[in-house]
Amino acid sequence: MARKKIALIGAGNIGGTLAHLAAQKELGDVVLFDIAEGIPQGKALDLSQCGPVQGFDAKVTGTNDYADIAGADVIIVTAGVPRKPGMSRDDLLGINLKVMQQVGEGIKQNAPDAFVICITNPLDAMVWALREYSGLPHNKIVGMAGVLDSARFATFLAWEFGVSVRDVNAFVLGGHGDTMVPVVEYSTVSGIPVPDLIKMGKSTQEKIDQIVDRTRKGGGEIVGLLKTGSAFYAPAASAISMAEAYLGDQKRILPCAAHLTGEYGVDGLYVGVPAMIGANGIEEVVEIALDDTAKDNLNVSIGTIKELIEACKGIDSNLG
Ligand code: A3D
Repeated sequence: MARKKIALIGAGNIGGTLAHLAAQKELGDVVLFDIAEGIPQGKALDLSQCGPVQGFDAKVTGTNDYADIAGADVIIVTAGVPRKPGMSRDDLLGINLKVMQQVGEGIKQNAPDAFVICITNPLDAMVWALREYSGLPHNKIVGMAGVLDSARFATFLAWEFGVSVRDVNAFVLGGHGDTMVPVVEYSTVSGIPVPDLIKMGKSTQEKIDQIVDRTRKGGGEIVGLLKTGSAFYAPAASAISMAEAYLGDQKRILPCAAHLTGEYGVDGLYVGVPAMIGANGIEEVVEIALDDTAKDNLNVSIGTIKELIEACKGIDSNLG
C-alpha cells in the first residue's frame, strides 16, 4: 500500500513542529510548503536527518511549489502571520484572508480530495474563508482550536486537582478567542464532573472560575511570554491528533471548528463543537444539552464569529 501523504502549508513554528511529529509517528511522507524560499527546504533537510537517529523512514521534503502537494491525503494549514504582543487574533484578519485565498486555490488545483485542517487565525473566520476559496465539501475542512483549548483547560484542571492529565477530560466550545466557552459541567476527572469535585471539597468555584478565565486567555499568556510569536508545540500536537483520527478512521469525538447546518441554532458558520472525525472527515456534529449560561456564552461567541465573517466579506466582496 502506498504511503500516505501529509502536506503542511506554512513551514513556520507550527509547520515545522507538525512535520517533526508527522514524521516521527510515520503518518506518511511529509511535504512542507511555504512562500519563503529555503525555509521549507532547510527544515525538511534537518528533519530528514532526524530519521536515522529517531528511526523513522518518512520522507520529508520542502517546496515553494503547490504542484508538490498533489495527491495529499491530509493538509494542515498554518500559513499566515501569528500574533505579536498586544495584537488580538482578529487583528490578523486582513493579512491572513489574502493568504487563505492563495492556499485555497493551491488546494483546489492540486489536492481537492484531501482532508484539510486549518490552524491559521482568526481561526473560525479563516476556516470558513478557506472552504469558500477551495470549494471543498464542508465535511472535508475543519478548524483546529477546540482540541488545543480543551488541552489547556485540562492542563490547568490536572494541576488544580493534583491528578494525571490522562484522567482529565476537559471540554471547550465556541469560537477560538476570548469568548470561547469552557464547559465545566462536561469536564471530568475519571468521569467525575468538575461541579461534583467542587462539592467533594477538591476545589472551589472561585478557583475553577479562575481556571476558566486562564483557559480563555491561554494563547495570550504564551504570546506575552514568548514576545516574538505564539504557541506552537500544543497547537501542532492537537492538529496531529485530528489528522490521526481521519487517517485511522478512529471516529474520535473531538472539539473542532465544524460547519454547522442548524445544530446549536447556527447555519452556515464554522463553530467549535464536538464532532466525530473518521475516514469521511467530519462525520457527525454532536449536539449536547447546555444550561442557560453556557447557551448565552456560546451565543456571544457565535456573534463574534459572525462579525469576523462579515469583516471578511467586507474585504473580499466575492466571498459568501
Ligand atoms: P509562523 O512561525 O510565523 O509561520 C507561518 C508561516 O507561514 C511562515 O513560515 C510564513 O512564511 C508562512 N506564510 C506566510 N504567508 C504565506 C503564504 N501566502 N503561503 C504560504 N505560506 C505563507 O507562525 P506559526 O506557525 O506560529 O502560526 C501560524 C498560524 O497559526 C498563525 O496565524 C497563528 O495565529 C495560528 N495559531 C493558531 C492557533 C489555534 O489554536 C487556532 C494556535 C497557535 C497559532
